[in-house]
Amino acid sequence: MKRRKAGGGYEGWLKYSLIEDAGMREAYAEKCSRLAVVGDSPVMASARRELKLALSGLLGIVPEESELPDRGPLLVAGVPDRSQLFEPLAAAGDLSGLGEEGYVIESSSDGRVYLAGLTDRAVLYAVFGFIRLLQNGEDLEEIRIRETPANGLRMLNHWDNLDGSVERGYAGKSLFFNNGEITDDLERIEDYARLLASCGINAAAINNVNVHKQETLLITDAYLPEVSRIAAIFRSCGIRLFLSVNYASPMEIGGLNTADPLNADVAAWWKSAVGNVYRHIPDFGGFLVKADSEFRPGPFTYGRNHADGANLLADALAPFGGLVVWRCFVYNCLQDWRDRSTDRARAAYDHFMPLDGDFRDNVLLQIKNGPMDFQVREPVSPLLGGMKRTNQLLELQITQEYTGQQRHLCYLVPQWKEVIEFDTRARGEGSLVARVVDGSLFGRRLGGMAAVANVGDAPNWTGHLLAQANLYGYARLAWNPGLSSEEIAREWVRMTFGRDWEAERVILQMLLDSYNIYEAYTAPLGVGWMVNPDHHYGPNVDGYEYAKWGTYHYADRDGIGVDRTVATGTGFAGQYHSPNSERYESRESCPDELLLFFHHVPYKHRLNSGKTVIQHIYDSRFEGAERAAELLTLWESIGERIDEELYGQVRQRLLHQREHACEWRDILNTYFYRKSGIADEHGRMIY
Ligand code: GCV
Repeated sequence: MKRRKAGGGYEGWLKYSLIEDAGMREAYAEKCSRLAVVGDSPVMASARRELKLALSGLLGIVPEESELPDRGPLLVAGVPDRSQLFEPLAAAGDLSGLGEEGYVIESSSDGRVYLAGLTDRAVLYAVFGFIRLLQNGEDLEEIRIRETPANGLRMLNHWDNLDGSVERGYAGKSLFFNNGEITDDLERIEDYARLLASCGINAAAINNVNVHKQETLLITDAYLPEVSRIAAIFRSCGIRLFLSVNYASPMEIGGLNTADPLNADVAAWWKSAVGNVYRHIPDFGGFLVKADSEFRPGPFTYGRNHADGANLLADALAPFGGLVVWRCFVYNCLQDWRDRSTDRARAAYDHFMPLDGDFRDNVLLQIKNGPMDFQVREPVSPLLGGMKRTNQLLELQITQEYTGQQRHLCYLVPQWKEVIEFDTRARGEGSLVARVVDGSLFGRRLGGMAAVANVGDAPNWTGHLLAQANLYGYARLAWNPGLSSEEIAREWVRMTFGRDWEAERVILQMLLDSYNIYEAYTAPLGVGWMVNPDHHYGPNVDGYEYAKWGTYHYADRDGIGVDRTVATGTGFAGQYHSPNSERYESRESCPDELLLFFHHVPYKHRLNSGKTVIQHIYDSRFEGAERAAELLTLWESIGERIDEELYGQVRQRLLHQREHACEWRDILNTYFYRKSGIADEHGRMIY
């Protein structure tokens, strides 16, 4: 099979390099010397192709293909009731609980290994699960793995525009669009789909939620024939394609004079438009919608609410099994900084809580992890666990808009773990966000996670090679939120760099420390937003302080932070269930790292750590910049162990991060020193 020239990080974690340990390689090769892949659907063709690629790369073998039920080692992949080869497996246990995507990997006493599931998609996941075992050097003797994904929907949102640009993209141009057209580089999309399927992604919206004029046409014959080619590639990897839609489509492309969700002509227009989409893409996933948000049109224009808006689309999609993913990122973006009663953090809850239970069954509300906008540190959105009668999707941001734009190393899985392990207390102790979004807490049929992708046409997909770990990590977490940040990082390191213990130790340390390091030299104590306007890169303490976007920290000569208490502030803390609401309400019990999100305090306020706020700001900026420099030193320490080209790529980024962390340190320290007039206890250089 012809493949694009590899190298430079292009293969990602599907880098099937020969396993160096000859003993291990031979033991694996023995098990895999004969192969039977049962079925020839496009998904099974992907499974077969992938197994062969992996076995030839990792083990240097071309397995003999055999479907004969004789004895001896055999790797068998398929849906059990389609071949008698699986009889021993079926006899060994009940597979009915696997659902549509769960799989088993089991070895039998006669040396066979079964990769099985109840659908072709599940078999593909079993195949990738098996390859992961080989890449990670796992023992295949007496293996018995049974995996079902925790979340039904494991989605990516691409913020790609038809002109090829990517909103908040830091890895080159779009994979899907180029110069107003759908790309003809379908080979690259095939490789992307493989990467996604390998870690369990099953849905992807390919265009930006900000749907501009040209993109509005994506749901029409102008583009659907081409979009359907991408959908077919996705389908062969078990991924359903979604499109972001413009709420005003009936007016902009339908010739109507309204987009009012309760208007019969509008409903008829959407039905017909949806019918046409399904003629082109029979397994189309549905619509992703940003409405009444940051100047996008929506139901508010017609005096209607978001349930009216979402249900309109849901009714059109329902006959085809399509979904509406409706975003809750709705807030007043024309604020005045002097107005301290309007609080952007409150907005999503205020808009959507009253509508709980009003949405159709095929609507999922997509809720950003925090109440603001993907800052380095925010509390968890109180809407997660607030709503009980509505399907919910957690929205994360893999693309590093506020977390270093893929020039800084920032492994985000630890941040996401904190979110999904947050106990909302919606149904008493143990009401974790993970259980809200997987649907189990409130008995919802649909749920899951979505995340803004961090890929582009950069040779290594993500710009910063180590940012691939975030894409991989998100997907693995969406499949199994119980995995630890370290387990995910270890898998990714082994699959990407091979099994070199020293390199693994160092890269793991770099990844696992990086989020805390990034937080330490950027905006302190949960206050957020101290970035340059528009592009959001680099320090600017007042960059958003007087803007219309509701993004304030209120630093003055005496103190800093936003009073979001019920007693004296905006009341946001009261949107949480008890005891979280009380915990955030009080300065004493509020966790240090979120203090300035919930409270306005004097610079000399003492944190639970024992330090004053001002001293914390100085200390953590100095320490953060030092630790950023150590990331480079760590990487250099394994220079000889890493492929030269990959080593050089990452080193360049770490060099920049070291410099840029000093800029963050100095700009923040100087600002707060000048504002407060309080000197650093340790007398370090503050400009
Ligand atoms: C796609 C933030 C980003 C915008 C993004 C928006 C959203 O405001 O800066 O680029 O728009 O979030 O999530 O809709």
